[in-house]
Amino acid sequence: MTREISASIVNCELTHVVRSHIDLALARRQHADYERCLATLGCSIVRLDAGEDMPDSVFVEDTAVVFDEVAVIGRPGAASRRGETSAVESALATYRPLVHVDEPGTIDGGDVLVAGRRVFVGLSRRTNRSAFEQLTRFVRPFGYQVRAVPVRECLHLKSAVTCVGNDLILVNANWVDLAAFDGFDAVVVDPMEPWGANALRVGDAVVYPRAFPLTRQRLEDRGVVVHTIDADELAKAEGAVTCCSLIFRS
Ligand code: CIR
Repeated sequence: MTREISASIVNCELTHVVRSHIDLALARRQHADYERCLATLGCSIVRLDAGEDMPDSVFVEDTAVVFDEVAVIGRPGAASRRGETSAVESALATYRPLVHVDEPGTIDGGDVLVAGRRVFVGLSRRTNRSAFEQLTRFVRPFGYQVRAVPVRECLHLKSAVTCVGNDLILVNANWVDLAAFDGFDAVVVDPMEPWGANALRVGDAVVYPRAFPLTRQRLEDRGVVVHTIDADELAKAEGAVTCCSLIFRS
């Protein structure tokens, strides 16, 4: 599931990135290439319309977390993003039973890393302990083990760590404590590429920005199959490759 880029993206939320000009046409071309890459990897694309006056709505990952058994509709940490959930919720209702994170919980899907039956929830500026507790209650009955992980100096947990294989993570160890991921092997990002820890796993491959060739080499050296795309324009909106989709079995 993806979502069109709103023309209002120029007014997006920014936390760790300095605002710079976003070329909307180029961003849309890069986004279309991203969707084509997902299709090449076997996905069927369900593309939602951009929400009116929802600058960040392309970052659909933040609105929900989709498990095989249930979809958890989030409550985004940025008040400006709360309206994004309703269209996603309607679309997901076709595929999964729904549950909701309620006040005082706030959660962005970018803070939730699912690796098999293990779920890591980043405690960040966007995601709080109440949401972590609610999510735990929702999914523990299905056999998921949920763990809270503090995140520092970056927006979301998945800015710092993503899953790139069975029991294999890609990590920037300055932004998250590696000790939380016991039992996983780790590829560490090249020190020149601190933003390089966000890779999108689809089946046995990962989708990865062309901007991080040194880390890409590290992934390939570990046998990870990498499909590169240009993702620079949405990076100016502090978005990375996981943010722009919800990937699930239909
Ligand atoms: C925001 O600050 O909410 C957006 N400009 C960027 C969200 C990126 N989402 C993600 O990493 N999951």
